Amino acid sequence: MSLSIGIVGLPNVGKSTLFSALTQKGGVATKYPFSSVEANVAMIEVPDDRLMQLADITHPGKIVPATVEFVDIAGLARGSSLGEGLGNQFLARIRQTDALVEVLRYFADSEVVHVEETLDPARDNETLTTELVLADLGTIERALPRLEKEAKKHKSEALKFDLVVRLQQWMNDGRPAREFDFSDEERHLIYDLHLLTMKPVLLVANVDEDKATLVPEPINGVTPLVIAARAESDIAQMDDEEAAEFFALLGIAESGLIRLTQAAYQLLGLQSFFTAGDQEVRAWTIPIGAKAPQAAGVIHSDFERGFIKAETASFADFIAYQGEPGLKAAGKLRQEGKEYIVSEGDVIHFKFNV
Ligand SMILES: Nc1nc2c(ncn2[C@@H]2O[C@H](COP(=O)(O)OP(=O)(O)OP(=O)(O)O)[C@@H](O)[C@H]2O)c(=O)[nH]1
Ligand SMILES: [Mg+2]
Repeated sequence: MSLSIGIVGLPNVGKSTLFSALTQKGGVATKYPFSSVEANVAMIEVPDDRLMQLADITHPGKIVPATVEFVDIAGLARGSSLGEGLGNQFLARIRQTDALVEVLRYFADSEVVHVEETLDPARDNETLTTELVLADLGTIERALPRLEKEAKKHKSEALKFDLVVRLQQWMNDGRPAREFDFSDEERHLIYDLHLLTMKPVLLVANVDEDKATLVPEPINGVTPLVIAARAESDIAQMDDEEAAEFFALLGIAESGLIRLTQAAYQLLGLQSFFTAGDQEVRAWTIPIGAKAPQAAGVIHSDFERGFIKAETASFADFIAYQGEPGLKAAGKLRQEGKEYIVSEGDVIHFKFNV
């Protein structure tokens, strides 16, 4: 599975700047609101030092990191849902994403127009939430006639219609769908509406480079992740050594890409495991709590169907015993079965039957 993240925010808050910092391409950042007229999509490799350490042991033909897809859309202004600006028409591009990154403007720059004139990230967050709720209410309104028709035909569909009506009433007060008290079954029923406010949201405070160590006030109980997007997009053009120097100068321990993907994994309850052979060293993404056959299924459905066992070592053991022969000799290669719950960083060799 590849994680997909949509970048949202008011116009001119630095979404495209963040996107280009993440994608290291040098992108479409301009001074003018509503400048992004094409949605930008990029597949990014998630940097993970552990891959190199594994590769030093197995000397594989190739190294394959996990990937995250980022989608950058145009800004949503107050009134977007009524057609103000270009943002609304791009919302469709982020309906299929797993999570949203909401960029909030913390930098003051008189050269860069602020659509709401003053710096106030909490207000901007509220404005954006309102716009996303209104967009979802539009989706619901368009879906209701169809749902009502189906509810009359099939009794089973009546549950769904009733749920959507209740959700609509609840969201009419400006509340995001994710805060509605769904049962698991209801959550399932609502899924195919792809509501934007059902997606988990990661707040990013886009600060000027001299504020990279800022600790922002929480917004609705959540402390935004601080990224100096413009500085990071400049740093993305540098070689590793120079980049490290600049990060040190700004007081940043790790790049925005690493911190953002870690935060997204945490938000979505995801973790990594590895396969490490002489052909390939590779990172895979699975939900926390996944059992061994489910992890095998991420590699190939045959692996899941024909699952026999998972020869497993922790990452630390794999490194300490220098790979499979050393692990075996020390009795550190575990033979795990169907009920094994995979741990973060496990190095696994699946045995299966086809
Ligand atoms: N001073 C300062 N300027 C920034 C920072 N981040 C972005 N900018 C500038 O703000 C302007 C807008 O940035 P974009 O990344 O295009 O903003 P956006 O959110 O994508 O805007 P739209 O796509 O039009 O909604 C550009 O001139 C950026 O260089 C920052 O941290 N500090
Ligand atoms: Mg943009």
